[in-house]
Amino acid sequence: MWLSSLLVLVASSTVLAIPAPTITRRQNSSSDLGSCPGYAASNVVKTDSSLTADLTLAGSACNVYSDDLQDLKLLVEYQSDQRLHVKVYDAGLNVFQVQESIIPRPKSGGSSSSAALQFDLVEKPFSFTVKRKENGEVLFDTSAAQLVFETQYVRLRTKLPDNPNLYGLGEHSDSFRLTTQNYQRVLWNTESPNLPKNTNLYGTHPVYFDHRGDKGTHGVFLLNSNGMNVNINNTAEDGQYLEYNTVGGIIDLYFLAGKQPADVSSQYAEVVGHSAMFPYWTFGFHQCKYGYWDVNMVAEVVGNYSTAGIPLEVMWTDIDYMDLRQDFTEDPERFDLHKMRELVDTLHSRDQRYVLILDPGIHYITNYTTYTSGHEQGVFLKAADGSDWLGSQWAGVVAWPDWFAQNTQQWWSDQFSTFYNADTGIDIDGIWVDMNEASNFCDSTTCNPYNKGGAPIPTHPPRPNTGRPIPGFPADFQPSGTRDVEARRAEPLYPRQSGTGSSKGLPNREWFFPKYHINSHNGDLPDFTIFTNLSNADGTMQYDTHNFYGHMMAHTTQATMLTRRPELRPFVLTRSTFAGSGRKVTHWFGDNASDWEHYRVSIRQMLAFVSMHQMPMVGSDVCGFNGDADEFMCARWALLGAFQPFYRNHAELSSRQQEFYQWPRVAEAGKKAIDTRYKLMDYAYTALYYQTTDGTPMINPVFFLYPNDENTFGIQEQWFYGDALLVSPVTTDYSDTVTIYFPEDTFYDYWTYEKVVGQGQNVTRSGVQYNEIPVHIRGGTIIPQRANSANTTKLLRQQDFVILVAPGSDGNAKGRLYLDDGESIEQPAISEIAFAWDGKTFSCTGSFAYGGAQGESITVDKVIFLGLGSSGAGGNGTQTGNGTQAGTVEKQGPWKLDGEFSFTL
Ligand code: MIG
Repeated sequence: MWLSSLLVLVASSTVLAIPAPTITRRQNSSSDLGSCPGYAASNVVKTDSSLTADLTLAGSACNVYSDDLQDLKLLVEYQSDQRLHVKVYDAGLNVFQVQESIIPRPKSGGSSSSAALQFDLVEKPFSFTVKRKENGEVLFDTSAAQLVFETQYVRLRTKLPDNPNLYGLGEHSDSFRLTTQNYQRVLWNTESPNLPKNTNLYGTHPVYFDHRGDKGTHGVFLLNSNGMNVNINNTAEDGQYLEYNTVGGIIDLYFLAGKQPADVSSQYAEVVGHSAMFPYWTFGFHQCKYGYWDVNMVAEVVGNYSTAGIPLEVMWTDIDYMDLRQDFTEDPERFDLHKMRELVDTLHSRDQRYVLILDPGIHYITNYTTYTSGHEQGVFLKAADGSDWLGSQWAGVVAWPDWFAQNTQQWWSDQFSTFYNADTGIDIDGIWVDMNEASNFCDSTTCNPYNKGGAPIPTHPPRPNTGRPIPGFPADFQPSGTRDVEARRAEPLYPRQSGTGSSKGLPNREWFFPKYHINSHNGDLPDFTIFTNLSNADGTMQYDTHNFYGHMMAHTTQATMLTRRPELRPFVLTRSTFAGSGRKVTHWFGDNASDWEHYRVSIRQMLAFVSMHQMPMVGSDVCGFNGDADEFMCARWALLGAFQPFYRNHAELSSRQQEFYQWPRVAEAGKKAIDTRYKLMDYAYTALYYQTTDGTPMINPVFFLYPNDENTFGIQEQWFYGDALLVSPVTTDYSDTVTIYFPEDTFYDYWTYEKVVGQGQNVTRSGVQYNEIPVHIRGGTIIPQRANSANTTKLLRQQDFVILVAPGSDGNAKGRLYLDDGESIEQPAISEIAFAWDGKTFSCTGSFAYGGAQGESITVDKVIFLGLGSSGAGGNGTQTGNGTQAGTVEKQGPWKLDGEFSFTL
């Protein structure tokens, strides 16, 4: 009953279930750029570790999109043997440079003589090349076009070989290997329902990987936060190129030498920071939905999972819990504090966890202490007249935290310590920050936030029926404005600007509509976001810092979570990200749709974020966010998500409920998925740990492990979970068939242990049931598993281990296992264990300080060797070979993981 009336109500809504926009790309005429004179280098000074030069405009200014800068400087640093830094910036040091607090710059300490890369300069017209010394391969060559460096437009183009294998430049929903003709990546963070293609999404990661097979892989990171279009094209006239076009900032390039793909990942982590380590429990299964209308319903979902026998580790609640959609409040009728505390206590007593959402927009009303205290402490972005600048978000008219303001961190922490207080409030275990691109319902510079009405309020029937409607959008719609809209559009306050020479950004720019157009699917720079003419407390401008507003909200929130539970690793999930966000927080891919294309998109987004953007703990809304999930697709997606790092089922307000227990078929698939994921949890946790320490990706694109096999370069529907498990899901509707590419190598079916000799060819598997997903173990690896799954990750840690040995073509195998208590920041005792098999002897070596908390197991029950049974290497092992587990030999333990052991077969 209620559901159908809800559907009728939301069907007329323009806010909900917005279709993906059609992208029309406005052409920036580049014909005039032909007259740009470029620059000439002089005063070139070389040392063993660096090169500096002055760059002077080499003719009369072309002033195509704004004014050409006369004097630039060039700085080249051999920062390490594998990393070269090339920086072109204004001699006056006024042009905006990303603050050190956003990306602390890496130290420089290399020398040109030992470096893998070589920088060569052409003085006039200025251009440069970067070469891989070992094989003379030219990686970057800016002679492709004149450098243009204007006050609001910077262009740098590099030549590339034809048909390059390029990846990265997220966030996008396009192919994993980027299109190389007439292709554009737009980097301008924005609200992006249904993840439109060929345009900008929620995050900005200006790094690409260029893979050249056996000639090596390298990476190029442009440390620039301004809006940009990166054009990749191949024309008869210009050949193949990649071209940066930004509306500001400097050219700050980091070249990462590789030479293996995963080396580039590690080298990028050295620049933007290694990922945070996340708690063990975050690998558990998470359930969320927008539209759980009261605390009883949330409790019911938790209960239904138990009844269905499907392990639920983390329950989430969306903005439904808030009173009138205001941060740090709970709806007194539907999410009564008493009951909320009871819910959280119950979850915690059952070793389950709870996560809530927050939005950046702070309701602008006078009887709301989050606003009034923030106002008193000066934490909000300001309009020209010094008043709090206003926009529109869920609560209605809102003010926006200025994350650079001096008191913002403390004010934010104060809100948390009251509302999320363990003794008197809602004792959350993690936090989810949404809408932080920032997403403003105000669509343009003529919008008056007080007039942002019109969309129907989704009033799904309350339960119990109190008659008080659930607030929708916006909660406090008022028909007429009370503030001068014109004033809000005026020039920003300059008193905050602290003079020249501090790289805080040139004054007096066109803040809203720079002549060079960034192709955002949401219109011009200030549309649907915080206006780009506002200044931040440190004197910089939103024009320059927009792309890391969400990053700052997330990092501020992470620091706040640390003040709540100083000993425990925080878990903060953010929608908007910037290069380096992964140091502290993680990300889900936002508002996908419940369809097969977004099922596939989830794979390529994961590949890019984990292996290239150094954000490992990522995932998509399992079974899809917008629209109704189909039972068959949801069953497949339950299995797909289990082999991705972050595993959360989430859906939109008007979508049908899609918890795994809703359909028997999905329940069955979900159980199997979770069961398998949990057995493999220590294996995945170990992979995450190594990514946090050395940048080695915990998810591997197939070409990362087979960099010389051209067939793997474009693969985006298979991946390695860790470095051992090749996952090959069914990827199309109502199909039970999957085409699996097997590189020339030895594999073993994960489910049957059957040996598969890869031929560098596709193999078609049909009859893949809805509770099945093809997974193969790569020969040469050793996988530690738990013998049994469990209802919670806490109970899981009490299960013994079983070690799977998958010998490679050479008969050897190795693997590793990292153990710690799963959640402490300071680990008093950890174990880093190496397993090895050389065809005769199995050995377990390493450090073994982690003894296991009470009840936890560090016992290995048995070691299972794959592919040995038929070769007769039985030794002391017991041959099983019972048909389903073909050719295995088992060696029974137990052994304790508190010291070395070895045995011979
Ligand atoms: O739709 O808070 O991406 O996960 O459920 C706009 C409600 C607001 C967007 C998030 C989505 C979340 C929803 N939010």
